[in-house]
Amino acid sequence: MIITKVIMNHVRMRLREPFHTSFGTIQDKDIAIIEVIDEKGNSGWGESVALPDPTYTEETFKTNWHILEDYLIPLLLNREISHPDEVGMIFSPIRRNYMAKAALEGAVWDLYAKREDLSLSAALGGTRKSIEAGISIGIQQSKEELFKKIKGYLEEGFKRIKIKIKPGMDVEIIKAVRDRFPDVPLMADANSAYTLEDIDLLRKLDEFNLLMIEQPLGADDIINHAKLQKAIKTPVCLDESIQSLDDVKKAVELGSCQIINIKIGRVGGLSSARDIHHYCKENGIAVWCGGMLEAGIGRAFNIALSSLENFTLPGDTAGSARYWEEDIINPEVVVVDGVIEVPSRIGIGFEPNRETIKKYTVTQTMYSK
Ligand code: OSB
Ligand code: MG
Repeated sequence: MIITKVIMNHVRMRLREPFHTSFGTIQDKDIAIIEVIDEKGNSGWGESVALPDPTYTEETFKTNWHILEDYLIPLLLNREISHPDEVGMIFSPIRRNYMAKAALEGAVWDLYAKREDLSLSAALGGTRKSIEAGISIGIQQSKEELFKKIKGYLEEGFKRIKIKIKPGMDVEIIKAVRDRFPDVPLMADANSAYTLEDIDLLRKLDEFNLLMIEQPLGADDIINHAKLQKAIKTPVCLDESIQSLDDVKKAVELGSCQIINIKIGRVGGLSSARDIHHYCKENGIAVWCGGMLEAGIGRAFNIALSSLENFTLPGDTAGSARYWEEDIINPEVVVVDGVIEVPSRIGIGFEPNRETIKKYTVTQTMYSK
């Protein structure tokens, strides 16, 4: 296939409510919605997942746009490609910038799957027909507010609850939630807010039967995570620390974690995410699919990826309505009894809604050679 044209839509969407974490608050999301068009006029779609500020990883919406426009799109245009796995090689002169790469690589995967008359799930080797949904709840104003949210999500059927913690809002909150919901599958995500000096505090969490603690230490703290994992019973799950298969190999060899949160954007795309999945499966590391408060196109990729066999734990992929007043795909993603159906339709399996995309578009730019 030859990509002859790329359209980038700068889309601006507002989350229904602000999302608070240890690194800050997110409500407005600027998103690059990318459409690639091949020599036959077929379209493939992708979404950039970077946040507004470089607080989760170093990437932002603006760095994504810059890297896409000035480097990645020019590298891709008019190249003969037989499989999306080749895109990683084509992008290899450009260092890191994983979310920018993933956004465009995803569009190539969608296009490829459509040309092959396959669902994206099938193109990736996925086998699950449905996936279990967990929910990630931001830091709340009060315990009562948090309890109310948890109760509501449990009633909706979510299979596990993840709450965000930060220094000063950790052991006491987790204890309160455990007292109130003794049997709920529960985990905590610190988004890199602690250091090894907090080891005594983190050990206290062992009491609460958490499924895991996600990214307690810094993104570069792969060695200290190994020390921490040896000192606590709660399984450590890495998020920010994992940007490539190489990072996974280091973490596994050092014993830095027992679980990995795979995010397509953070690891540079679907080919890398799939490879990490395979490596983890061979090495006894459980994986689940994280989220970046995506709009529908990004969410569709998460669903397809989660259909791979070793995604044995519920992910952070909730339905469209948890995030948006109106999503940009048809149909919207729905969670029924805690489960999301993996679409069998070709490509990402959800149709981007051009009208809604247009409504939220600030600027549109077209690229061709
Ligand atoms: O750490 O997993 C995270 C959102 C933005 C950035 C980082 C994270 C998150 C979430 C929400 O936890 C996941 C989602 O519902 O999309
Ligand atoms: Mg996380």
